[in-house]
Amino acid sequence: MNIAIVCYPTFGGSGVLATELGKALADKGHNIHFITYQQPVRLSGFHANIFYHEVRVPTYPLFDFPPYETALASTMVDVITNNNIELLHVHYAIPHAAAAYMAKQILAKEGLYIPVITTLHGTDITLVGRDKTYKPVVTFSMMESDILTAVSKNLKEETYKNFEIDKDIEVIYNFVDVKRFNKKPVDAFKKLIAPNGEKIIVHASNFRKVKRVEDVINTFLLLNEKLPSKLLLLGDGPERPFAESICRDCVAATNIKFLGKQEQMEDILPLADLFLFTSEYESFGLAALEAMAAEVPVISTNAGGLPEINIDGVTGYMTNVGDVEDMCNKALEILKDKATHDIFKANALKQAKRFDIDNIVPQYEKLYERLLVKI
Ligand code: GMT
Repeated sequence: MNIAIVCYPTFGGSGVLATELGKALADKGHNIHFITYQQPVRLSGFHANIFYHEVRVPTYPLFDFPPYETALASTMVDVITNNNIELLHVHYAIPHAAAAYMAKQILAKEGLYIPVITTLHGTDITLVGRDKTYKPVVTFSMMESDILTAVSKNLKEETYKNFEIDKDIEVIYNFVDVKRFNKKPVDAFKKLIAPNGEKIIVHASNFRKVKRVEDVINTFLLLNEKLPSKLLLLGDGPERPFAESICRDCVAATNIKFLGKQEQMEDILPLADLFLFTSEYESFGLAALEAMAAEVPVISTNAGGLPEINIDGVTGYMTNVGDVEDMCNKALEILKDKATHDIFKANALKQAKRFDIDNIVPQYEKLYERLLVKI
């Protein structure tokens, strides 16, 4: 199949998932055309079936806000027309679903039918999309998509709760390439981070308010009083300066490191003994799934779709949002001895395998086939 994928190119989960999906489909022989404004971060290396089309947004003194959606829709039309694209799969509703609708209408006038799949990822529904500034357009473009998918049951429910739509939403869970993440940690790196065998606690996110990174730090500070440990914070975003400022003056400052954005998560996650995920909401929690694939137990909140991934008392523990004492106690429970830790680690990996790339990507392929048969 010739498929166009539209996504954000950044470190956010939706862009990561879309890129990994495109790469997996290309490996299966499909031709994948990425359309976005920058090379997606997880799109490195050469692949004969992968094409990248950059959306250019010309500026003009009149434009206080350069019209990205218009440029995107025009690029979609161009890519679809010139590459025999059979379907358009857009990730994250805003503004991709609306631009896809526009492209579809333009192409229809030229006698070309192009089906559109919109995959909802989370904040496009739960945070930004339901804001009344965007809601009418998001509602309309969801309704006009040929197929709507959500990355968890929770996100499907949230969509019905927040939008008046009577369209079926299919749940296709996010996935991880377990083989890639389930690597042996490099001992030399582990020694560098934790020279005296301290436990390594990891958090990864885009440091937005919804992630509650201060809860990660406060949980770690409690834990560090009781257990020799190190905290690695991966990623970057608006809350990072605040998070760094809390750490700078704290007693455990030398045990906390901000590593910033990292492309090779599969090299870092296997070093971890525990992954902390303190979000107020997660539609899915791809970062937690990648940790599990690296055999790392997860302490997460019980918000949104997280209970669909993290099994309380099995792959880690879940706590109420903000309950840092509980998070610390649960971390101590997992790390109390090697035997207990090993059970949680094995369970985390087993659970990640349920979401393995080989189980999930065929679900998208089936969906595409269904859509093309309909034409
Ligand atoms: O977490 C973010 O803020 C980024 C956001 C995105 O769209 O890039 O992530 C959302 O999509 C991910 C991939 O489907 C999910 O794993 C995240 O849980 C979801 N984030 C939220 O719902 C807050």
